Amino acid sequence: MPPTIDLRSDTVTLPSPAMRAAMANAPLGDDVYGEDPTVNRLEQLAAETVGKPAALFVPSGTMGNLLAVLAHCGRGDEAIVGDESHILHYEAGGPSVLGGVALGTVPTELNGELPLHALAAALRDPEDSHEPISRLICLENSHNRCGGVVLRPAYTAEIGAFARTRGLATHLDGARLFNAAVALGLPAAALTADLDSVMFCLSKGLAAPVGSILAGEAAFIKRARRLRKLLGGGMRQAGVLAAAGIIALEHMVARLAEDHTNAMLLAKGLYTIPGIALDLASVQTDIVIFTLETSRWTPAALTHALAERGLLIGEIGRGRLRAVTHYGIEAADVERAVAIVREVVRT
Ligand code: TLP
Repeated sequence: MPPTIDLRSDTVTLPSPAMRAAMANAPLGDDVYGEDPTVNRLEQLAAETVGKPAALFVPSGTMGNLLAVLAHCGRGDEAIVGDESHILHYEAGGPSVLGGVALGTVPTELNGELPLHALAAALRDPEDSHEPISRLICLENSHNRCGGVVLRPAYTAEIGAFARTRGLATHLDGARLFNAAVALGLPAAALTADLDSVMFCLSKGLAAPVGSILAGEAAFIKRARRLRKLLGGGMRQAGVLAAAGIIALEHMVARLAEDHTNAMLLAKGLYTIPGIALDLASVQTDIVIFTLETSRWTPAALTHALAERGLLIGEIGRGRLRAVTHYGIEAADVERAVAIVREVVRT
């Protein structure tokens, strides 16, 4: 049987040979003392890349988002997030559990935007002692549960201006920021300029084995660094991981375009299969979300049957299935994936 095609996520990517070599040879030190030269180099490169004064290397995107919320907000404050956001659905309620920060939600449009009027309506009255204090707005770009759609730069600018006039902070969950940047043909910094902080992942399509970056103002990153220690995320000779992160930023960004081409190839193939419904307009980066229009298959049964044929995809709730292209997946794998789905769905 040919090797399994794993489209569950771009988190399954393995480090490139250049990453493994860089990891083996990285100069190291104790990062908790600020003495790991490779971590310091990565943090500087990352800050420059997203146009922020400072950056922090963290073990995961989840920790990066958590540190951002905790560094922007205090106990009793509210962070406003989209009702389809990763922070709300997949981060174990961390801001509330660990920081006493309430998460307030607004509806997410199909294009990943939180409508301005909904944000305005969600703001609390700071004089009313019944209410939490509105402190932070979080956006997501690209937007995972909306199928990897990319936020319009003009929209991000609008939210930045809205927040500034109301004294609110802004944070971007940019786990796949570089997918968005490549799709738009813009530098990543253009997507973060209007927002106070950004988290992006090195360990998804950029293929580093571990790690994410949180970037923002120096005082914000200083608070986040203390919080990272508090959470047990001070990683000592972390340069062995940061070395792969440097390769990710320097050499793996441009190739994301291949993942986007492959995602569109996959989407167009799935689109032709009777019983499968998907919106081709939502396929803008590396994620393809689809639903089933047949009573013969439940998402769980289909996922299981595909796995038996060597194709792994994910279920994301409400009848939706997700496939993600990434480093290590070639056009031929996508063609085989479509053929497997076609064969299984018609049985
Ligand atoms: N997303 C993972 C799962 O958690 C769902 C995936 O397979 O897509 N923000 C966004 C938008 C993400 O998609 C993810 C990971 C994270 C944050 C968290 O990153 P990690 O997994 O490094 O904690």
